[in-house]
Amino acid sequence: MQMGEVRRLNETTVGIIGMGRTGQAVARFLRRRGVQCIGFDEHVKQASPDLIELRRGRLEAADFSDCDALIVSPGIDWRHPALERARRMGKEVRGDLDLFCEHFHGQLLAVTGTNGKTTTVTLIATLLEVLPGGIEAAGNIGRPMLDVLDAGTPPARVVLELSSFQLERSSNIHPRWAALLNVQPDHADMHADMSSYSAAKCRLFMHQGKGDRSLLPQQEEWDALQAELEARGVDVGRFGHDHGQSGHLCAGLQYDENGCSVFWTQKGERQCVPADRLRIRGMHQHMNLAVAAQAAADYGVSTSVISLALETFRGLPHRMQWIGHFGGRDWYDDSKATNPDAASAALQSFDRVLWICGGLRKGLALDALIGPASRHVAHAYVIGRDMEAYADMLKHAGVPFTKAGRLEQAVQLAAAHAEPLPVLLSPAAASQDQFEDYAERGKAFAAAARKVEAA
Ligand code: UMA
Repeated sequence: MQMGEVRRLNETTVGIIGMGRTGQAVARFLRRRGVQCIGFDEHVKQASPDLIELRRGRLEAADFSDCDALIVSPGIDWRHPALERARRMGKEVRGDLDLFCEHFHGQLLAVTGTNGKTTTVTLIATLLEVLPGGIEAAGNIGRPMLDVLDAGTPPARVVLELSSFQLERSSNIHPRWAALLNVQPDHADMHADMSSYSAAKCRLFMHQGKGDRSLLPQQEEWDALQAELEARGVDVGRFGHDHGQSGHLCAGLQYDENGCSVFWTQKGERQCVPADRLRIRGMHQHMNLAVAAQAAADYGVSTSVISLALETFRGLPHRMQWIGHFGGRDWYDDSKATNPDAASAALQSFDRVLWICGGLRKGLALDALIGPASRHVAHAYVIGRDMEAYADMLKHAGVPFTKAGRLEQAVQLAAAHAEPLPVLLSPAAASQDQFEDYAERGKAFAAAARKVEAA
């Protein structure tokens, strides 16, 4: 049975695997279309009113026999034995992205990548808001995509932030405009290896063709994908760093005698905003701005609107966010840096910094941090469950460090450092060993930093 039919068959029963934000949105969406839903979850306590039943307990033991199809939340391993069993039983197993794509008939823009997705998507949504019919942002950004379809008249455009988990379980994604920001090591605990992680991200482009537009990073590893997309008629642009020899790039950061500027291409001409006019910090963040600016230019937003939006954009919470000047030093919350590449980019935004790192390592190698740590970190304070791995990395980098254990302790120790250097929380680790999520970790950091001022 095709999932596209479920909206018309009220005798259909769909199993929803994972009753977090995605699962609840799927249940709401399907119930409105007369589909009965059974929820499956290992932890959740309260049943959603949109379910006919909640089955709690280990997924391995779950009974799917009365479900015609399954919709699986992104946080559940796509190779989970329970899902393999369902496939062997002949059940259709899909994600919410497939349902969304079947029911959304406007212009779809989509952004994937390991780091920078949320900033890019937020700015694209802000910039394209000025167009008739508007735009809404959804997906991994935090708003389940199906909710967009049931909130009144759907917007003319939707920009989706898509994780590798959402993409690997999609079969029909076809954005008219798509960007792959970067692929850096992350989620080693959920993907078999780096190449399957990268392959999941590239599913973004699988149905693109004539009239569609894509942006890819400048690195050579993406040349083959560009050639493949161009052979299908896709208009491909590349973005990256231009030190004077990369005139073919449509967007990125350019460096000349006046310093660094964010650039994009509008009607064949390069437009620039000097980096020192931007409110957000860090080259990696400026690159996200360049990609968003290119999206806006591709959709016909004027140069003056794009420039103004770039200059006034304050960035998002927990991404290199300046918290304040407390106890004689600046404090920066980059709690969203949950992998080594994100933290490494943050460290490179400082000359010398006091660095709070550590948490759940997610099976990732920390080698990428050694160089930036040795060049930019005056002292590190290590927290979290996988403290030993971060301590080993710092030993290799020759950086003095203290095992602080808990975040509050790390803040107090950093506040007592002799030099008035800035303090950066950029953990290169997930947070769930000590916090609900990265946002709670960031808030705890800000609260502890403010106490320094009060003390
Ligand atoms: N669950 C199980 N068994 C498991 C795993 C989970 O029963 O083995 C249950 C949990 O008890 C919980 C539910 O599944 O009730 C959670 O499902 P989920 O992890 O898919 O989380 P959602 O609340 O549905 O949120 C998901 C995305 N989460 C993940 O991909 C892990 C959210 O991205 C996204 O915002 C949301 O859908 C709306 O689209 C968050 C995220 O951390 C921000 N994403 C990762 C990242 O950015 O690195 C990919």
